[in-house]
Amino acid sequence: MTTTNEALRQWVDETAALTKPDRIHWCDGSDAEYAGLVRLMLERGDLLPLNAETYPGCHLHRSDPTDVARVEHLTFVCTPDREEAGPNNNWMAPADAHRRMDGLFAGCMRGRTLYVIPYCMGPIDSPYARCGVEITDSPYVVANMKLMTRMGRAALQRIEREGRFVRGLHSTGDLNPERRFIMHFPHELLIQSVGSGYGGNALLGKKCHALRIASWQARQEGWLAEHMLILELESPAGEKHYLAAAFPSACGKTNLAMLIPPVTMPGWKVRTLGDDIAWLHFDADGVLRAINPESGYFGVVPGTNARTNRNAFDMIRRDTIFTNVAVNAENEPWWEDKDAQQPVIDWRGQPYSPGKGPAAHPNSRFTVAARQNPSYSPLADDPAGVPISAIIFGGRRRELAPLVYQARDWRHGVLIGASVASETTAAATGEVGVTRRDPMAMKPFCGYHFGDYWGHWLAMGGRSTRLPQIFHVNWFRQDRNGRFLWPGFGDNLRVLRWIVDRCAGRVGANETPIGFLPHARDLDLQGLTVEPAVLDSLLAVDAASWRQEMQSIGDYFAGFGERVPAGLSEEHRRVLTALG
Ligand code: GTP
Ligand code: SPV
Ligand code: MN
Repeated sequence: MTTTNEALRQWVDETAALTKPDRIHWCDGSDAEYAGLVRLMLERGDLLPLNAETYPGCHLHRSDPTDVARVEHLTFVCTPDREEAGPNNNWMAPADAHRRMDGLFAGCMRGRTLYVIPYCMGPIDSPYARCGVEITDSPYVVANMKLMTRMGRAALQRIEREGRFVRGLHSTGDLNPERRFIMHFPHELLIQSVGSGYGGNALLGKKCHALRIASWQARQEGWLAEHMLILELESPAGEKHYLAAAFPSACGKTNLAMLIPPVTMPGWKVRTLGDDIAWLHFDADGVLRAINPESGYFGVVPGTNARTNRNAFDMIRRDTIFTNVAVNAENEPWWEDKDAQQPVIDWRGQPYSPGKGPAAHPNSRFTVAARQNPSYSPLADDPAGVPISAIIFGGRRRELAPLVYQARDWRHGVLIGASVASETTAAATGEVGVTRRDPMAMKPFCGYHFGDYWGHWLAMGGRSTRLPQIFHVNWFRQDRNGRFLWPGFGDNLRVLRWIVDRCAGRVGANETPIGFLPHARDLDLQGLTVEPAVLDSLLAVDAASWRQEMQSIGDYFAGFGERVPAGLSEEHRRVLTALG
């Protein structure tokens, strides 16, 4: 196989001349190709078999122990002008970055196969979808891309029709963290990644293309590329709403997108359109429509069980790649909070011993095709996307942020999004549990200056009179003993119900300086045992603490200098004044 697209052919030739692979394989995306890759990886030990009776079609991949998460300190945006990348990104001059990467890529595929993966982010016939081509020497990357994107022949045909695509070059290199870089060249629509085989560093269609490069394109072209799940919520009366929610990594997007209603809310249905990324465009009527550019999930495994997320638990019982989980005596995948069984081998492949930390890596992941999700919505394949009623921001905050509150209007919503803070998680290397600002859950993913990004969000609000309502949620408030105050998971539907009631104008609210909060009586709490005092603290706004918070947000914005849009500063002043 080759291609009629001259630019693509030439790029593959040049890359092969630089990296010197033994073979070149053009991926057609077929099931037979996937089966062949799995066989090859089983032979090489890149994949390990799991219990074929209880977990048919499932395999285990153990990555290098130093290569288990995104590496934000090794991720760069390489624009000619440093200002363009902003203080929110690491920056390197394009010429320097190219020199360094060319050196690392030279001869790196000797003895290996170069795979060419044409892929399409979004339904193949959607005007909102965008194509890319990833070149990689990792069969694990190819297999993951097969499960997570629309890749192969149909994508290549679209590329040949359109002539446009984002280029991504990836090599696992020698996996030495000293020689690991994830570089983005937005002006060249180019990504280069070396030295990591892990998810967000190596599956270039995902964070590198669909967020960092796409956010840069979206600003120029007037749309949004966001770190958001998309779900459909249907009431017992058949009223449907589509919600998009941005929470930082490992803060509950996959779980919310697959929510199973509590038994006391019969007739409510949640269906999943996406669990990680949303591309949002206004249609001709000014309605904000969302597509999910992906077609599979790369989800956090630990914590998944029949009680927290039955859908995910069932979904990963077949045809799933597990990365960095433990195994039990039956050679089944095992992770913390899965069940009462005991792990036998830990994620590194060592005999499990409780003194050595968790059996599964806290950022162990499943890769699975979206269609296996019991709550999958076929609308995920609709080229037109779905109309968004509400945008929800959220973070993991043990204190301060209430269970839910609603912005007064779009501009206030942009302030709330830009102010998101969350405790760091194992999804990226570095300390876990430190509260940091993560505007719109895009701190690691916005491909340009945050000041310009907030300005773009504000400008989007000026383009329509039919804007979604904006909300903020926090499932993660804790008591003094570290116990969660809110049950979370399926019970989050109680909050979603209030959100759609607000969107439909059916329910009042308690107006506070930070936004509209629910009256406790308006939350559907049937069947739930939350102490009234706990509910009060979940719905409280402490003016003194919030004044402090707003000061800290102001300090944070100040770090972005003159590019912070006036509208955002004004809105910040308005809330600060309202707090007295
Ligand atoms: P990325 O894939 O990294 O972008 O993460 P995500 O936002 O999809 O996070 P995910 O849904 O995988 O959740 C991460 C962790 O948070 C898991 O261990 C979940 O069990 C836990 N979690 C999710 N929702 C809730 C909730 O409502 N309450 C509590 N207490 N934990 C939750
Ligand atoms: C995240 O870290 O937000 C993820 C996993 O969704 S990764 O693909 O590694 O980015
Ligand atoms: Mn994510």
